[in-house]
Amino acid sequence: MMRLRNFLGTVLCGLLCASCAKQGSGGYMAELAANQPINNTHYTYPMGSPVAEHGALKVNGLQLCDASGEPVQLAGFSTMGWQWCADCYTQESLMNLVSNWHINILRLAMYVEEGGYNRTPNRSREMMCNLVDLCGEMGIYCIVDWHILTPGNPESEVYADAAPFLSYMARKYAGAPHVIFEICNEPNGEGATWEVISRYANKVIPQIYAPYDSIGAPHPLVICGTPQWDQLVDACLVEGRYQGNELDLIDLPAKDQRLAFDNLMYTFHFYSGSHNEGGPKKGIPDYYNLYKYMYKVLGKLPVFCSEFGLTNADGDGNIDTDRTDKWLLMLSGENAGKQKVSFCNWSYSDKDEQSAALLPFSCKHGKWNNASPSGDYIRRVFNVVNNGAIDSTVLKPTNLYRP
Ligand code: IDC
Repeated sequence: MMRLRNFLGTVLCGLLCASCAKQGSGGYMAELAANQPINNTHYTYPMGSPVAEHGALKVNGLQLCDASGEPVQLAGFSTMGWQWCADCYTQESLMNLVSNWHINILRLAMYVEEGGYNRTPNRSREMMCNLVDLCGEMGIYCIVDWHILTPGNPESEVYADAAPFLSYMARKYAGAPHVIFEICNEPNGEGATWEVISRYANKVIPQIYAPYDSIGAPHPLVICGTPQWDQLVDACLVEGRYQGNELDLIDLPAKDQRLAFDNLMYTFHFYSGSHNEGGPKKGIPDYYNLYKYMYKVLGKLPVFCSEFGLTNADGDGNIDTDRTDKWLLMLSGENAGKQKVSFCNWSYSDKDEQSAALLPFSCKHGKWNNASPSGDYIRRVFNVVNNGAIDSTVLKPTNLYRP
């Protein structure tokens, strides 16, 4: 606690925009497309901060490890779309999250459609850079999330800026170990098969890696979306697993279409109210039992859970802490691969929906600890997972999933 406070004390204020050059709209595409290094961002991570302690992340087999090869499990929040809740992401707010809620990672969800990047490319990119810089100054990890949602195909024309944008971020931040890339949030719909997603990944990931190669820095961690809103996580290992085939959780013939990158994880998302033990259907007693499915998948592929909620999949409805316990215990090593899976909770915002961690209007009034029931639960989880606290009200062993 004291150490965290001390390192935050060393964080300098007012630097937020120092390294994010503001562009006129005319120069935007030119700069985005320019194939030259723009790596002008250097950090001294505060002593004792998560990034100072762990450094560059590296996938080793099924497990995410730190620079010294030790397994690491990160736990933090995802932001909401900035177009709706910009006032939640101030320096003061985020410093409070780090020092009082004990997060060590923040996912920066930049919607592309839904009134996000495509409507305000300049402003969105500036906000992304500001937040990446702020996370660097605080010494926590962050995920640059190219948040596609509707349409669900990452190759759709409306996402044409994916490669230039991700390449821009890579050129700017190459060598900064706190930056993680999520190349597409939640592919969905019948067109977003693994064939399409992997073709997209094979196009953009080399462009992310290139600036790192040119300065001899280790490749950044990249996480890749999977079909059906990041739920058919093993689609690269199974023939015919795609959205709409109604065979999601049935054994299918094996194949191997894993991506051939050296620092890559597959994304899994869940919402406890919707994704759980399933129920009887089509003669199968536990049809769509996602616990059963993921328990096995975690023995086969390295997975990152960059988004989950305590509510239904629409981000609203009652919270379910017991089912969330079950998921988080599984992610904390109780799975076929014994992997410790990093996770980000949806969402750090005060939007008027049950998955938001703060109550409505908290941000406007700077009430950064005005937790909703979901926020209250997840704050206790962070305190246990990241801060070593003992709290028997969360992650209850009685909720453990047993295959
Ligand atoms: C939801 C937000 C909601 C917003 C909507 C826009 O919670 O306020 O109106 O997006 O379409 C996801 C998505 C994430 C969703 C979230 C909840 O990644 O963008 O946010 N969710 O529905 N996948 C599963 C759930």
